[in-house]
Amino acid sequence: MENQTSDILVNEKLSFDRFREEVLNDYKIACISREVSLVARKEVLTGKAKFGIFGDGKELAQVAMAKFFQTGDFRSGYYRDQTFMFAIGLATVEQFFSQLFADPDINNDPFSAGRQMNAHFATPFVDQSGEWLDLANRKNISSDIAPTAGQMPRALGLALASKSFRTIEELKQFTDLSDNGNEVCFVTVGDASTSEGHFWETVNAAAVLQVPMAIFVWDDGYGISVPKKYQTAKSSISEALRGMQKEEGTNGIHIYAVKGWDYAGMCEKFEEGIRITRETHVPVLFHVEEMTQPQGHSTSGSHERYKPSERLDWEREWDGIKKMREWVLENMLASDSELSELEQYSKEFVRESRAKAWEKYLGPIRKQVAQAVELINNLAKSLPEQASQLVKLSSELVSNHEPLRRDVLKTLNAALDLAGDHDATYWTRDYYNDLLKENKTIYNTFLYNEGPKSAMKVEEVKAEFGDDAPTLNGFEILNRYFDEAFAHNSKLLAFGEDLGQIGDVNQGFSGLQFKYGEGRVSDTGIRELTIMGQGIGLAMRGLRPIAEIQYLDYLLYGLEPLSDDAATLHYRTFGQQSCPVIVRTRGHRLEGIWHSGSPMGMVINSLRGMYVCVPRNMVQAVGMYNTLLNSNDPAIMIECLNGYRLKEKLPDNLLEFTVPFGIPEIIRHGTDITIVSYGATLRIAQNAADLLETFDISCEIIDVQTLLPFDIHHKIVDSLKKTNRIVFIDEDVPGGAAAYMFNKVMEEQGGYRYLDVAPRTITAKAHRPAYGSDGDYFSKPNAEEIEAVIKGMMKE
Ligand SMILES: Cc1ncc(C[n+]2csc(CCOP(=O)(O)OP(=O)(O)O)c2C)c(N)n1
Ligand SMILES: [Mg+2]
Repeated sequence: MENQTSDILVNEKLSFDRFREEVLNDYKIACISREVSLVARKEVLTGKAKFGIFGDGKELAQVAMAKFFQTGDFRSGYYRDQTFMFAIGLATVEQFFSQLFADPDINNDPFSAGRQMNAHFATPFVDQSGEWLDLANRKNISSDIAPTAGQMPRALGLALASKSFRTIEELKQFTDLSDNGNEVCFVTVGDASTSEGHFWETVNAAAVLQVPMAIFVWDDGYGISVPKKYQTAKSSISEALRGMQKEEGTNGIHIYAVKGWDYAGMCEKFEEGIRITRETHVPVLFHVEEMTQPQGHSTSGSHERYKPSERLDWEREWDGIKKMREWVLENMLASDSELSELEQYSKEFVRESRAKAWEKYLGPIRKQVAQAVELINNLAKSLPEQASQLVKLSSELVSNHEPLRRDVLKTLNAALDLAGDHDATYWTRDYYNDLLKENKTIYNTFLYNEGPKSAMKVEEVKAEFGDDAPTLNGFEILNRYFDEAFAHNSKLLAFGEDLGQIGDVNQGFSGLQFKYGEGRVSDTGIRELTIMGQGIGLAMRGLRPIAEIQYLDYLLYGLEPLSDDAATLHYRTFGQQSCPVIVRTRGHRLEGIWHSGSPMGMVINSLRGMYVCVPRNMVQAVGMYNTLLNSNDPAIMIECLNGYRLKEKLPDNLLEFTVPFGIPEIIRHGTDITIVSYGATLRIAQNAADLLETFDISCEIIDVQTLLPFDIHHKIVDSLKKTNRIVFIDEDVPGGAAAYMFNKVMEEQGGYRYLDVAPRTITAKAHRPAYGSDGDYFSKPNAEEIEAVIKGMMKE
């Protein structure tokens, strides 16, 4: 009996010691993080970094949150989360400073290789050859982006992946990617950012879908200078969301309100909420109120300008770290001097880490400076006339205490300008070119996959047609294809408005939900923005989503996550994260202002980093789907609305044949003029070519097939060399994609050299197309207009 009692006492003592140790460790991390914010702000103000945004005032919530972030979990957050990153051990203070200095060495800033502003974190999801890592055995940070609430749509997909892995039988084999869907997606968002539609659409979709998502609203009462009363109904996001509260027998979300200075309270509630969402997949939201911003929003501006002095006083009084300190003392977990020691340690640790990061950042540039100075001084010896000016250049560079890479190049360039064509410039010019090349690798790589998972490296396999190949409607070709693809590739998922039960508005997925289940072929709410986010998050977790936008005109609703998130992901992570989402949509040639647009200029200009496929028919579309599914780049597929009921022959090798990207196809040979177009307009061009043939004018028609990439082998200029006349046609507005094609062929391919007459673009009118057949005829390019333009060109 006595033994037992002493065992219990020993155990209690042990667990008390462990508890105390954990609390003090959290306190230490909070102090370190605060010190980071203070020191980093000074770095910006003294000019060592350009901009800074920090997590001061948010420390306690984040050490608490980090306790429940398990291996396999994901975070989709924003720029306030440095403390969390320190606490889970995925960022060091040194790395934080490296990113602040925009150090382009991936070993120093492992989140973005200097490409992102500070506090934009990420961990690797794919290896160098583009293969998925064992995300189920890692802690995963999806790469942060700056647009407020931009992290929300992606979070839906990251969370939905867990549900998919748990509920779809075919996915259970991928144990590297998921532990039976036990992963929670932690989402952080600022109070003011909850005003964005992104927030509401995501929360509603998560509540409907019931996915494991834990949303933390960091409520510091302000979005830069604008207080809550202008942001949120009832000035409280948890109050405003009450109608979504999950009840017995309903879907919905669990809602908690906690105080940002209450360490113990947050630990308790976070533990409960996260356990529930992990087990049940009911989303949970923590409204973390009464947070502070000791240094204001960011280094651009000071909060004294807009916060009343009572608020500033309140923030000082209710500072989380101060409150935690009081709590530790009250509960006798440590003495005042022990805490002071931790505080002192934090200061020194941060100072040292900062210095190391600065040295690592500056070291390579200093070497470049030394090399450039030596070359320029040597040049000065060989060129006595320019010597004094050259020496002046090199000494200016030497005296620059915080030189940038561009300063080295500017100085070298100035020296070369001074020296002119002299032989002595050889080594300087050589070094200048080396540096240009190096900076290109540093700053201009990884927009797309460059390794084996590049869509550009997928081998071409031609479509094969047996003698008895059936002729089917375009939509039936797609339907057969999707059926085979879903049978073959268990990672494929498709979703969108009306895509599940009826198999999409044009029946490409007809019958496939019944065959492959609601998990894999599903209807969504009308929510283009989060359909895109759903696709992005699922793709990042190693699945292969086809995310549908019902009509191209509605891509606008979903464009932001594609442009800001999907298209930049590979670039902004230096190739460490990939998002092979396929956005499927249909466009061109329907009718009316919102059902026939062809905003291709908008698409290609906002989606650099995605591929843009514009197949002329559904067989070509199938080949492009195959190319995409053999690679990891995100893409948008724009099927021709009027192609679903056109007859096409069904290839025998449906799953194997591929259409290579950036390779145009000549679909009609001719000698007098080259017509360049894509998609639905090709048929109008064919009609015009028929008309022109009766006047002995022979047209060569080229289908570009993909707008991004565009004609990588310059096939179009080859045609132009033969015809010496060229016209670019599409249904976009003037100055849109036709102008882009024009620019590519004239400038990049040097097409201007082969012209006999001025090149033309024929496009839709600047207004949206009017409704009805006449509206269409007089709004978009038509065969007669093309005929007239080309006849005019032939007479010139
Ligand atoms: C779409 C978009 N609009 C505006 C901005 C500029 N901006 C950056 S942060 C911010 C305020 C965000 O406030 P809140 O969500 O409360 O987060 P906090 O910074 O207070 O943590 C604004 C307006 C932006 N980054 N993105
Ligand atoms: Mg705020």
